[in-house]
Amino acid sequence: MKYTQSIFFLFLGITLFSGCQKKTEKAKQERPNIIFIMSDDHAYQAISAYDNSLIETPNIDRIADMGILFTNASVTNSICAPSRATILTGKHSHINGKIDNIYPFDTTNVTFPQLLQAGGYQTAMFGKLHFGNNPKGFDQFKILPGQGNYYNPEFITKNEGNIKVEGYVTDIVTDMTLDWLENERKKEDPFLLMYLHKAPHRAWYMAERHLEEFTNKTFREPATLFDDYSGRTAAAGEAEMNILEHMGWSGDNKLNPEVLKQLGIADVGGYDTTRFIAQMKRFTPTQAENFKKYYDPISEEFIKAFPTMTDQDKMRWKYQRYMQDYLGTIKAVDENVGRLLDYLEANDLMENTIIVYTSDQGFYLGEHGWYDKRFIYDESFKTPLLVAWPGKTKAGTKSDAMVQNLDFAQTFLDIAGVEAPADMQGESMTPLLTGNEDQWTRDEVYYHYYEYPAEHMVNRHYAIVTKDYKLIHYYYAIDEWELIDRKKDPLELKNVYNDSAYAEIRKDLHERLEKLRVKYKDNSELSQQYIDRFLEDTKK
Ligand code: SGN
Ligand code: CA
Repeated sequence: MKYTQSIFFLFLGITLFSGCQKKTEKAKQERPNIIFIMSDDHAYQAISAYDNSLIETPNIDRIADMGILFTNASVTNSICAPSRATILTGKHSHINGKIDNIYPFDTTNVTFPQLLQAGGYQTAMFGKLHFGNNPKGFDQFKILPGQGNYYNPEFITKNEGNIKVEGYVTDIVTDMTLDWLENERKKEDPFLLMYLHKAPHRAWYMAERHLEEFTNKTFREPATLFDDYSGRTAAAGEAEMNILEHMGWSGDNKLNPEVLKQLGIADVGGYDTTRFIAQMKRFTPTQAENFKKYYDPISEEFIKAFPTMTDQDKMRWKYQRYMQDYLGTIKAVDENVGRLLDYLEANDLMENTIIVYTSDQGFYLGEHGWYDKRFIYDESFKTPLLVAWPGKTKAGTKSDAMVQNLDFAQTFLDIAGVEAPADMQGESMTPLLTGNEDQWTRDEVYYHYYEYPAEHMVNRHYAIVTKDYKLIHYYYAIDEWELIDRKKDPLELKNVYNDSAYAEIRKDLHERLEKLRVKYKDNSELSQQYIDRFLEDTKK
């Protein structure tokens, strides 16, 4: 072969080879990046894409503007760590073993991030996990220990040991996330990024920059703020999450403990003032000064108002204080989601990225007089879900499909072209994201809450939920059934289980519920084993 010829073939070879290289890189890149944003206890009532009567969240709303707002998304068990375990495993609590917040997550479970990592995704997690152990399947993580702290939080990190960072948690978790995108992200691989806020979890400490605005706001009251819990089973009345009775004057509503002493107000639950004092100790002197500047005048006004306050006045006062703080924390979440979206836009990352915004469950913002979650009544059972996948999702659309947190694992694996294990229990939401709604057939979901007896005393219950009804069984400490007509009774105030007009519906729902329990294997010894373990734990 002549010299020029061999040069030609060598050149051709190199060209073909680099062409192939480019192709594989492109194929790799074509698999979308996945950004999973989740806040802790973020009620859909506090996202303006759903309802703008409490707060404007223009940045979170941007996700719905680019994609889909799900109006019927729900969780399988409305409490933190169990919801997170369901998200990661694609399995109900009784199968993955994380039925409550107490026992650590069983890390022998296979999670979708592990599968994505094995399938070539770069993976990272920042923020709150709440598992009692570290996440598997992540190339990078910086997580809060347990519930984490709002101010000057500690982090457990993959590569730097335990660290403490001065500042406000929502800003810090975002800084870490942006830093990873900028400096650690491998441009040639698709990535999974889990960006998990602590806010707006109790005890609702907002960023200093929002104190002035939010401590001066007044909010509308929900229709059922003064619910007396009649008309339903004993469970609603037995719960300990009523704003007037169970919310802490100091630990939650930020009255100075001295004020409680002065007015002879009893410490709610025996740890109300302790929680407040512990939080104050976390502040730097400047942060403490700033808090005093805005909260001391509230205490002073309260001293003057208290002698003539009726129970109704107290409920109203506590509700307003609750909303000021809770919504104040959301303001920072929204701003920081905006920072992330801006970064994606500025770095050409919008094109091939699916962005999900959700919460680990919903939350009561005074509905039924409550805060917290756990119950199957809508505000905690349903959870916000906004999904943008530019180019795939139709901008500004809504879906009322009955999707659940159970479905994330299979959705992400499907999108990434990684096979989902056969024992996952959800369904890929891809048809809903790509305009093929007719391929989505689910019209009922299953729910099971376990953590009782425990904080807030919400009885154990399992249920079937359709778009029209909820059939709920409260068991263990009580044995009562509840049937809610969702269309006629959207505020969920009336149990019609024993109303003869519903006899047929009740029978049908009972049959469907039994089938669901068999389908999801919630009639097995496996689930009993976790319940027994929980009972053992609560005795300790
Ligand atoms: C803490 C809160 C509870 C809350 C649980 C679970 N109490 O214990 O109000 O229900 O977390 O929340 S506090 O006094 O410590 O604030 S979860 O989101 O982790 O499930
Ligand atoms: Ca939570």
